[in-house]
Amino acid sequence: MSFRLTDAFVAEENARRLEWLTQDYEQLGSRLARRGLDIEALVDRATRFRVAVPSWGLGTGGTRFARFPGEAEPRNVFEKLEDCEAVLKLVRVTPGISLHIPWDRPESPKELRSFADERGLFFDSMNSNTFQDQPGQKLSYKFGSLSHTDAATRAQAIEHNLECLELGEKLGARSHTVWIGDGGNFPGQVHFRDALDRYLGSLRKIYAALPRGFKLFIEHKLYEPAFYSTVLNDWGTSYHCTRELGEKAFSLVDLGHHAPNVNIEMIVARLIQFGKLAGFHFNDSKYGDDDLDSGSVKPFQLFLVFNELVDAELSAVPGFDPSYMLDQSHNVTDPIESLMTSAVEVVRAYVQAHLVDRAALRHYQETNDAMMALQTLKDAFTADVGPILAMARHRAGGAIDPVAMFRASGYREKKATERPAEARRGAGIV
Ligand code: RM4
Ligand code: MN
Ligand code: MN
Repeated sequence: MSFRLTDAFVAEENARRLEWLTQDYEQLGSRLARRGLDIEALVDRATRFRVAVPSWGLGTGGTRFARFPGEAEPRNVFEKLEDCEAVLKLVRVTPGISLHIPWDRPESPKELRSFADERGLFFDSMNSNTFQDQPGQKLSYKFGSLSHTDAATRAQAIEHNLECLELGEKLGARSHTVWIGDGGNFPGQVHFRDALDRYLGSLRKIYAALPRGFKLFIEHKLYEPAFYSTVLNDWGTSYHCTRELGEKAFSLVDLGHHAPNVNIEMIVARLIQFGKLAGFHFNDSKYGDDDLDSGSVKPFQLFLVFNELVDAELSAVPGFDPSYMLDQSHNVTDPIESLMTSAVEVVRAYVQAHLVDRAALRHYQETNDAMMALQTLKDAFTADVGPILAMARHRAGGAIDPVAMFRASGYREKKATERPAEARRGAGIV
């Protein structure tokens, strides 16, 4: 029998915290009411928010230098789902899972789907992997995959994506996300225009095979593993490709895939305006694709991104339907704790963005009052919406204090006995 967090445990832990939460909640409720905001409506928003968990985030990550495995890491996709259930149980907003193939390839898709189903989980996006060579693979991706100079290598990479689509359909997924490592390490190595043409040619074949109701997400990234150039380097190139492909193709924004200081919130606004925003891979970074927990380094940036998203939501931009997903790697923290923390931070930014006085902001924009426009945003960003988030979780059966309660449950210790180290396989990204 594998250990699972129970409703009774959550309720018991919450009972000890409820009185203080209620006090804070009531106080915040009256402060918000003075600003014309209904706290119950905000709780409702927080409750209905969803962000998907990446299966590859359940293991310990690593760097180019080393990976230090964590205790009781999941050894296969079923154990990853057990951990996803723990995350969901405590934070309540994460029923969706992004899968990475072949890392998560199941022997029986049917069995995996019902395993997820029994735990209130479902598969959101499929992710292909043509940035590594797998054991026994015929042709190498060392010099690229979907944009490779060799047609047979491209065909193999396309075939892998088609397998993901087929599997995704069986698992009830709704989208397919393609990130490639293709690019060049040295000036002159890659013919920029030809490589993009080859990439688009490959994507067209994948697009043509999309199952009914599926969306295709493509993810740009300016560097890494290629250090000089990448084939899908920025949002403009991504936008061009999604336009070329058709109405089911969208541009995915991974917050870590831009040069430092790039105005990501503006990229988000542009993609919304052009009807091509796929959604997000949320994470945070200081230098590059650091894959740190959401909101840990630049919470104001996360808020500004949500300011654009909520503005689009409230003004009912046609076709606006972004997929929210986490994509992070945990080198020194417990993955479950990090994923829960990120989920909470993403909901926090979402709720804070609902506090923005949009009529006032619009007025300050129209009258060119830069000072008051910023203050309007800061008023929302500096508000402590913690009690709203905690109340939303509590009412949905989740944890008032997810990390403390996770630690109190002894989950990791129990999993350490269930998942002996010798049978461990790498679950994270290196
Ligand atoms: C990439 C990118 C992809 C993710 C891989 C593991 O940098 O963010 O989304 O699937 O890492
Ligand atoms: Mn990503
Ligand atoms: Mn990344």
